[in-house]
Amino acid sequence: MSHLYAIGLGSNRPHGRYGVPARILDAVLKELQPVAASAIVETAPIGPSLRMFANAAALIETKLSPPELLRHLKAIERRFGRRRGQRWGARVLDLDILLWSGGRWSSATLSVPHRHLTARLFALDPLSQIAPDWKIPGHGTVRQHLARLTRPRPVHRSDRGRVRSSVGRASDF
Ligand code: A4P
Ligand code: MG
Repeated sequence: MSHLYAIGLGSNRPHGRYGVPARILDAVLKELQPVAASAIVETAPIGPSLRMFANAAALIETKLSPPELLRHLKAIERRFGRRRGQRWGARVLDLDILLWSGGRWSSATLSVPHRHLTARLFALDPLSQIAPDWKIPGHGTVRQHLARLTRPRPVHRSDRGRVRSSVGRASDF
C-alpha cells in the first residue's frame, strides 16, 4: 500500500560538493523524487545557530512505513554529511517527517505529526505551498495554522513599550 508523506527539509551549512544550503536542498529534492515540492526559502534561524537556513517541503509517495521512511531519511542525512551535534545546531541537512496520510504515529523515536510543526513558520510556510488543505490530526489545516502564526496579535495595555512578535519566538519550542 502506498502512503503519502510531507517532508520538511532544512540546511544551514555548506557542503563541499553541493555548495550553499539552497543547492544542497536542490540535490536532495532531486533524489527524493517528490510528487510536489515547494520553493526553497531562506529563513532566520530558530534556536542557537546563527546561520540563515534554507527550508523547503516535499510530498512523497512510498510504500515505506513511517519508521522505515525515518531510517531512509537518516541515511540520506548521513550521506550528505550530517553529524550528530548540538540540538537545533547548524546542520548540512535535516529531514523531518511532518505529516503522514495514515494520520498519527507515536513511538520512542518517531512522532507524526512532527511535534513542533504547528509552531514553526519555517515548516508551515513551504508546506502551505503544496498541501494547504492537509488536515493536521487534532488541529486544523496547514493553511489555518499558517494564518494563526502570521496573524498580527493585538498589543495588550500591560505590554506597552514592548514589541511582541508572533513569529519565530524561541519560546515556541
Ligand atoms: N524524531 C521524532 N519525530 C520525528 C519526525 N517526525 N521526523 C526523532 C524526524 N525525526 C523525528 O532529530 C532528533 C530525533 O527526533 C531523530 O533521531 C528522530 O528519532 P534530529 O534531526 O537528529 O535532531 P534535530 O533536528 O536537532 O532535533 P529536532 O527536535 O528534530 O529539531 P528540528 O525540529 O529538526 O529543528 N530554524 C530554521 N529557520 N529552519 C530550520 O530548519 N531547524 C531546526 C531543527 C532549528 N531551527 C531551525 C530549523
Ligand atoms: Mg530534525
